[in-house]
Amino acid sequence: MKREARRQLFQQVDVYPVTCEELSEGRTNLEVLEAVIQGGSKIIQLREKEYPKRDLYNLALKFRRITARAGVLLMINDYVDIALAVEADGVHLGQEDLPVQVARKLAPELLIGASTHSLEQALQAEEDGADYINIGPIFSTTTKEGVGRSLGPEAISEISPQIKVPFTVMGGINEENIDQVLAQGARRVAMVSAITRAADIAKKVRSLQDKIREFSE
Ligand code: TZP
Ligand code: MG
Repeated sequence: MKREARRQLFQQVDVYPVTCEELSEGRTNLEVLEAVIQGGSKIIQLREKEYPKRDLYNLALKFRRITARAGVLLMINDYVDIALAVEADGVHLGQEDLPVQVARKLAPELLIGASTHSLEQALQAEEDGADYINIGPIFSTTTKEGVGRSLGPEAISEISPQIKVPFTVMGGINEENIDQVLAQGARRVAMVSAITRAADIAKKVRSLQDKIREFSE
């Protein structure tokens, strides 16, 4: 798929699930993937920080087969080479990963998402060619260590009007506090534990989508 087609599909994203097997209550990443697809998610990000790269590649191949069949966008956290190798739809890069312009040169047709923690970083990522940016962490979270100060939901309405590309928000967001990010204008919400820890993941994805859609009306 071409980048433009991928960008169009990204427009439809509301809930943005991100994997973490350790926080999946005994379920495998593949089981979590099946459940989020059942719940109607349009996207998933494969994120596993501790996996040997070969294992991550092999899992990414399986994710690609399943997401392609379901028409779900597949994003790979951190690794442009794995994203290209498995023909994922994109790569999500943090401030300590390859710079966005470098990834763009290597992967002209991939979606590139960039984690940003300030207005300055958001503007830079956009200028460097990111297709979307993430603003976070919004609330405090134990999912990621050394994540830094949480920005608070107000950061969303401060930063988002200044950027043209779509944005996601992340960090400590769950069904109880999602209204606070929606009230600040967020419509694409990335979550790890609120989804991976849910007793019924498909049902959780659906109810989170309902909340986002309620706000969009
Ligand atoms: N980047 C900023 S916060 C975060 C990442 C990867 C983790 C978010 O996880 P959760 O469980 O949704 O708080
Ligand atoms: Mg990273």
